[in-house]
Amino acid sequence: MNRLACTCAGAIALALALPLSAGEGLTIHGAWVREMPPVADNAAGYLRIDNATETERHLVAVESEGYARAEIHESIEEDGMARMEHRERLTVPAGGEAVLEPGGYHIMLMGRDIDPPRAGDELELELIFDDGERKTVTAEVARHGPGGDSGHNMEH
Ligand SMILES: [Cu+2]
Repeated sequence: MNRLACTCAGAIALALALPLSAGEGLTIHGAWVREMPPVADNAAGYLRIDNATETERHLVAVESEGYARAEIHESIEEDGMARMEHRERLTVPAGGEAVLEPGGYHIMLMGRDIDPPRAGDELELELIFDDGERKTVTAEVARHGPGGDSGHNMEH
C-alpha cells in the first residue's frame, strides 16, 4: 500500500475511509436461469462465484422470490445415467472460483409460484454464505446461456 506511506493528510484520510478489503470479496458473474416449458415447476440456475479473499468460503443456501425453495444440486453421471444430488454446501476456494454450469453444480429452483419465466426475463437470486453474508444477483432467463440467445442459437 503505497498510499499509506504518503505524507499527504488528505490521501491518508481517504485510505482510512476505504474498506481494507483484499480485492472485492465475493463477486457473482454470468448468472442465468434456464427457460423451462411452462408446465415445469422447477428451473436450474447457473453462475460463477469469484472469491478474492484469502479465506475459503461456502455457499450454503439460496433463495429466490417466486420459488418456494432452492437447493444446491450437483449433476453426476453414474453407470451411464445422469442424475442430480442435493449438496449441503459449495466450496469457493480462497483466491479461486466456484462454477455452476450445466452438467455440474447448479441452483435448483423448486415450487414455482410465479408465471413461467421466459427467455429475456430476470430473476433475483439471493446467495447465502456460511458466515451469513448475502449476495443478491440478477439472473437472466435464457434458453442456452447468459448474454442473450441471439448469437448462438443452435435451433435453426
Ligand atoms: Cu437439480
